This record gives sequence, C-alpha cells and structure tokens, in this order.
Amino acid sequence: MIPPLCFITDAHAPHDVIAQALAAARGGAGWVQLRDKTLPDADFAALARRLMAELAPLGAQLVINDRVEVARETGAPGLHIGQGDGDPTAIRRRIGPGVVLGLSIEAEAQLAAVPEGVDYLGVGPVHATGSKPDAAPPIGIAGFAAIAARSPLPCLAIGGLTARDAAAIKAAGGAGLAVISAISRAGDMAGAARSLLTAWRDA
Ligand code: TZP
Ligand code: MG
Repeated sequence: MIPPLCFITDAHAPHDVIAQALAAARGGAGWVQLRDKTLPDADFAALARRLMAELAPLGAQLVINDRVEVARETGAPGLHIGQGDGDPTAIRRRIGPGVVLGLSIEAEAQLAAVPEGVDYLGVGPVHATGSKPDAAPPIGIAGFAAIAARSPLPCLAIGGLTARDAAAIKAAGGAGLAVISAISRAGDMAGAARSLLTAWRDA
C-alpha cells in the first residue's frame, strides 16, 4: 500500500510542478505529494485536479499536503498532515475512510500521540534539508531506525535523502523514501527517480 518512492513537489525548483510530478511518476514514484505553502486554495485545487488526471495513467497517486478541505473537494486519494495541521482523528472523520492519511513525526516521543486513523508516518528530517526552512533537527539514520522499530505504522523516511541512503533506510525497517530535491533539482528528474527506486529495490 505504501510505495517505496514518494516525490514531494517543489514550488521553488527550476522545473514547474507539473513537469516535476510527471517526471517523478515516469521514473516510478508511486505517490506524488502536492506541497505548496503559498498558493491560494482555488489554484492549489485546480493544480491537484490536473495532476490527478495526468498521474493516473502513469500509475501514480496524488497526495495532498496540509489542505484537508482541498483533499475533500478534489477527492484526492491521499492527504499528508504535519504535527501542526490539526487533530488527526478529526481530520480522518472529515476525509472519510477511503483516503490514505499520513502524519509527520520528528521525534520518537511523538509516536505515543499517533491516533487511530493514521495510515503511515513521514519520519524525519533524517539528514539536514534545504527544502524545509522550519525543519526540526536531523535525527540521522539511527534516529529513524529507533522510530521505525517502535512504530506500529509504516514509516516513510524524509529529509536530505539520496539514493545512497536507500539501503540504510531499508535495513532500518523503512517503508520507503520521500524526497524533494533529489528529484526536483536533478537535471534528469525521471532518471533520478529511477535511480532512487533501483537503489531501494537492489538494497
Ligand atoms: N519534511 C521533513 S524534511 C522535508 C519535509 C517536507 C523536506 C525534504 O526535502 P529534501 O529536499 O528531500 O530534503
Ligand atoms: Mg503540514
């Protein structure tokens, strides 16, 4: 159910978000998370609808970052929320049972507060990241492994990850890799996605 590669869009990268998303999907990313902190909801929803239509034939699914009401109104298959985005139980009630719900975790202590209704965890930042200015301190591979070992839910690793991390994250019990810049900043975005997936599969 959780694909081994999730691409998260980058509003500040050289290529536009649609080009990023489609390249990542062509390269094998099973999920594309639409993440943009500044677009008005209506524009975000229009982009989400377009991406859902264009990703489906490529076998990839759209995950909405943060915006519960946009997830509802577009019927997107997934929603990812952070610690500050509201009560996951209330959000689960709002989106209904059929939508995959992910929650970000930055430290082991937050595991205790994960309620029913969350399907997977995004765990990190594993390494320092240039893509999230307000990111928590990096937890390292060891920190990720400690959380994954205690988590009742699948854990997607995030934060500064490249293909070189795939084996260690897999060995730590991770469900997969979630990346922004390893794909969005690559000259060949589809090729970068393919390399990440190959590193994961070969590990
Ligand atoms: N949450 C924790 S780290 C991060 C997010 C959204 C950014 C990951 O981006 P990158 O470029 O793969 O480090
Ligand atoms: Mg958030």
